[in-house]
Amino acid sequence: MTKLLVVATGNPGKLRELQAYLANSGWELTLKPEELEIAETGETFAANAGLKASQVAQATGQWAIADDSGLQVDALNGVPGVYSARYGSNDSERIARLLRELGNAVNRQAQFVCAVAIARPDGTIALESEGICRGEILHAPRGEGGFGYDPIFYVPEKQLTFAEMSRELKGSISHRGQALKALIPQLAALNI
Ligand code: ITT
Repeated sequence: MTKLLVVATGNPGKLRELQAYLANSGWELTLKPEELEIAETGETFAANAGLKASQVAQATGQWAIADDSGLQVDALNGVPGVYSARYGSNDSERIARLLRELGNAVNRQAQFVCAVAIARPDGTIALESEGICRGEILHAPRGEGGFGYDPIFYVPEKQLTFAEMSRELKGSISHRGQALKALIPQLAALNI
């Protein structure tokens, strides 16, 4: 029997990455109905991932997976954090605002955080996981790949921004990669 998993995201960049991780998971992925909007009222990434997974599961009557993620900049006390998507109206405005607010700050340390939640069809949370990837904010964007804040997020160990990395390399070190690495074996072990 095919096991259906609804991906509770409206973000095409996230969707591409989630699809790549879950390709051989034994679950068939479908996308949440576009008109289904979930209010992200939580104060943490984990709370918002849980809200999205739970509400999409209940609305569709299927298992659902959600990702809530964002960028926390040390010198801005963790801003934009859970407001990363609401920090501007598109990726280039969000990047421009972040670079403006950070100005010439010497401390450019930052981290991406990703919380993933999987809900059962009744909306209860079956699995949760979180991943973190540390890096630095550049003064100007670099690279064409990825999505969101990727062009300004530099990983010193690789000497590349997320936007300069192949999907495989980003996936092997990213916040989303870490969260899913922990979650996928548990998903496989679910007895359904
Ligand atoms: P859904 O809630 O529909 O999944 P969203 O874009 O609103 O989509 P979030 O509320 O989780 O998702 O916001 C995440 C924000 O952080 C958004 O602005 C992303 O561009 C950014 N972000 C998350 N992961 C990222 C990554 O791997 N690279 C670059 N930016 C990322």
